Amino acid sequence: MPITMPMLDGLLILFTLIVVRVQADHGPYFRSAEYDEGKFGEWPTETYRSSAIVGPRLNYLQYSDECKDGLYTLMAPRGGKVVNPGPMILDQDGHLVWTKHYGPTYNLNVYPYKGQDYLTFWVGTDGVGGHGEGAYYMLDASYREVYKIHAANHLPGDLHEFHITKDNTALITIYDMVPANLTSVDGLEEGWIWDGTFQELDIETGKALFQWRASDHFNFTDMYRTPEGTGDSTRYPWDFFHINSVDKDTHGNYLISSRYANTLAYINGRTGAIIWHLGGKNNDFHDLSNGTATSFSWQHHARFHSNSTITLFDNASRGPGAPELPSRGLHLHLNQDKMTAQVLHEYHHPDTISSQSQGSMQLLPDKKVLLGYGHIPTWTEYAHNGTLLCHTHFGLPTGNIMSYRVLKAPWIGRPITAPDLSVYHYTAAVSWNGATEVVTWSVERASSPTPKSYVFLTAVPKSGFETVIPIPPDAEPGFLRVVGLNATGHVLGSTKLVRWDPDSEEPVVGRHDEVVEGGASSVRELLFFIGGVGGALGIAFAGWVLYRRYGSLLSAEDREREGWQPLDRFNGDEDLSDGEMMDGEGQEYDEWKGRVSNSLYRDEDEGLP
Ligand SMILES: *[C@@H]1O[C@H](CO)[C@@H](O)[C@H](O)[C@H]1NC(C)=O
Ligand SMILES: *[C@@H]1O[C@H](CO)[C@@H](O)[C@H](O)[C@H]1NC(C)=O
Ligand SMILES: *[C@@H]1O[C@H](CO)[C@@H](O)[C@H](O)[C@H]1NC(C)=O
Ligand SMILES: *[C@@H]1O[C@H](CO)[C@@H](O)[C@H](O)[C@H]1NC(C)=O
Ligand SMILES: *[C@@H]1O[C@H](CO)[C@@H](O)[C@H](O)[C@H]1NC(C)=O
Ligand SMILES: *[C@@H]1O[C@H](CO)[C@@H](O)[C@H](O)[C@H]1NC(C)=O
Ligand SMILES: CC(=O)N[C@H]1CO[C@H](CO)[C@@H](O)[C@@H]1O
Repeated sequence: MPITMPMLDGLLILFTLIVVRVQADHGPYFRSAEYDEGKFGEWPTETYRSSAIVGPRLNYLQYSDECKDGLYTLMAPRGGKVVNPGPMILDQDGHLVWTKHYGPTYNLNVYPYKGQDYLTFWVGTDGVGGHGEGAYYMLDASYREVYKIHAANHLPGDLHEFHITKDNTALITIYDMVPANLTSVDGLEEGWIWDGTFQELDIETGKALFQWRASDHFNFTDMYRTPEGTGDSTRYPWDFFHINSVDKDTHGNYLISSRYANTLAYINGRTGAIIWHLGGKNNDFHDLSNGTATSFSWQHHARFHSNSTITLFDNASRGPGAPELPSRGLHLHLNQDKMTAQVLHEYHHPDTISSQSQGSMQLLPDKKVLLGYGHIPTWTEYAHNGTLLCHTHFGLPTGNIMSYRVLKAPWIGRPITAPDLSVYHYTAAVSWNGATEVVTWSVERASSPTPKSYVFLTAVPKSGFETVIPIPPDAEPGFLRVVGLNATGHVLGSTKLVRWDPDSEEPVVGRHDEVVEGGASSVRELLFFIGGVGGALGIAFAGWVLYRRYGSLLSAEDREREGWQPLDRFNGDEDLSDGEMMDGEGQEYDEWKGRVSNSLYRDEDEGLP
């Protein structure tokens, strides 16, 4: 049998995979005191050579291989110090997999819907006063926005819940401003409240299948919070109930959480009547655990589970001045015949972590438990028996950095965008935002910008978000591209072909061309067409000029969503070469990024929506 080119390539790839030491981005710190002292800033970040994306940098305070379960971590860091907030997927080693600058994002999760997995999240303005007004996104495996859902009945869609049910419907929360008689709580007879509301929506039509309002079923005196100076006007309505989670069971009934009633309520899915309260002033359960099953407060994220059990994140804290007890994850058993509640498991950190708002508790498939601490940029993972396994920081609490929930899920990402490439001297850096199946990066050379064939140069295993690849020193100048292969050697995608001169002092950057709809694309296509493949820097500059000229062609939303958004500034005030690193190569890395940023990155602030 003759030896064919693919076979030769295969052998070469195998050979280089064995020989080459692969470098990636830095990855997490490990028990770094400097990190927690703020030496790397309140929002320690990772920047890359091939991409303008800014990734998070974690600090593993405690780590166990038991947390490596192949699942991805889903979070959405936001707050004053977060550069370009948005949904974020990390791999089990703490490296970035995907992010996009959507603005303040909540409730990132993966749900099956009609047989396909979707990345789901809420985006909008969260400055309304403890809640939000925005839309709910469902992205498919290629990160296309397949559904963008709004609350029905012209109400504002809130950030606290976005839950796809097994009935293929969506559960969402709403804070609706309505007039209310507040005399029972020493308020105005003609007062105003944010009514705790939820809807079940038909995802295809956006129609409400069910709607429920707290003010129809709760008394204002049931709350553990008085109006505290609010409620007198439409400017400051009283957020009396603070609904923050909704789940639905197989009977078609709902479980909701009210932060200010310190209660979970089980709601009849046809009439809306309350079947029972767990916790709070109208608690209907006998507590078999000496009070600990029903004494939760300011809790979040209540979920049904099998065998008549539920989980919730018990904040047990409402910030300074109120009780600040250790936040805990609670797994409860409810007997609805005998109306008893019992603690099955409690999960908390041995040193007190007390989170005054937000948070999540997830039962993982292997019975481990994941807690997100909401207000505090931390997550912890526990063995089923309560032993703490992993403890991770993703910023400093002083930096106002938080993620509403932190969850884990399996995910397969197949972006329609191309991988990004940067080449400098004899090193290439390649990344592919959102791709989960690349196992090998293969570097290929061509002698013209419109080649008939490519010559294999080297290949390395993918590592981290950005893989750094040494180019063989005997490679001749010419044109380079990097091809991503999956575990069985199939080509998943290729970077642009870039002109490569190893003696050049300027890095060559081949950034992907995001797929856009509408008027913007023609300008862009023309631009890249006339630019040719060689002068990526020139193209980027021309793009910038064109953007300044033609930016008005795009709607504000387009500008925010697609590729014309300004390249993120290199965050130069963080010294990434300091501190204890698990990977990476320090000085030269930063120099290179500095060069890329100087030549490419636009220095323009983009305000948050
Ligand atoms: C408001 O509530 C108070 C007592 O709860 C009642 O006396 C009063 O009539 C109510 N006002 C209106 C306009 O319903
Ligand atoms: C609300 O208060 C009224 C009058 O005090 C009482 O009759 C009613 O049962 C209460 N409702 C709930 C849900 O506690
Ligand atoms: C029950 O809780 C009380 C205080 O809440 C405590 O004094 C008592 O020791 C507890 N009993 C048991 C059996 O844990
Ligand atoms: C439910 O309870 C049964 C009997 O106690 C047990 O065998 C089963 O493993 C439980 N299921 C789950 C998911 O915990
Ligand atoms: C709890 O689980 C951990 C991790 O799986 C294990 O190492 C430990 O021995 C267990 N502890 C008890 C008391 O069972
Ligand atoms: C690699 O991609 C090919 C083509 O899409 C597919 O048939 C194959 O199953 C993939 N291999 C793995 C390991 O996913
Ligand atoms: C266990 C716990 O945190 N209990 C507290 C719940 O919140 C209420 C209201 O702030 C407190 O009174 C409880 O002590």
